[in-house]
Amino acid sequence: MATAYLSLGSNLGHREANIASALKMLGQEAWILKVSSLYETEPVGYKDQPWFLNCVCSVETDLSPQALLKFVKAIERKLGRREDIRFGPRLIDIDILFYNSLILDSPDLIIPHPRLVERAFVLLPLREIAPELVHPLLRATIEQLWQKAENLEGIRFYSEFSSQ
Ligand code: PH2
Ligand code: MG
Ligand code: MG
Repeated sequence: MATAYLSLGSNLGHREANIASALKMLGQEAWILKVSSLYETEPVGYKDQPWFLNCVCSVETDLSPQALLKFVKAIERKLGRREDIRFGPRLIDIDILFYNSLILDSPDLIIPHPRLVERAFVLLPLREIAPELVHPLLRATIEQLWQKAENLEGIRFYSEFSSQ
């Protein structure tokens, strides 16, 4: 059994409902351990799009990293996501942040997620549920990475997560 951390984001349609549906579907193949609050966040990368709702969750799963990737991509498709522009608007995006302390660099999957340290929309919710989690490459905790991080504006608390 592995523990994985996932980031979820939505900036199209009913953002909260999209995230809630994604978590519900994740729960069919994985045990959801913790879900952070929802944060409303300024788009990073491609500015001309609506603000996102973001959260992170931890799960326990028997799926391999590749199988977990396939599974989250299938959830994205089922929720109506189509091929879209890189960093552009999306109904739902589910990214794998960590998988135990695995370090993996393959063409379709890089773990830990390579951009998580620069992203307040990942670091702040992650700090909420796992401040002591150690980044296996940087050998620092999420709390330490948060303290060192720069450019962390454009994020505000939205609500606690509720599956209703
Ligand atoms: N996802 C992106 C690109 N930019 N910005 C915010 N605020 N939240 C996201 O989830 C996000 C983004 C690519 O997946
Ligand atoms: Mg993403
Ligand atoms: Mg993605």
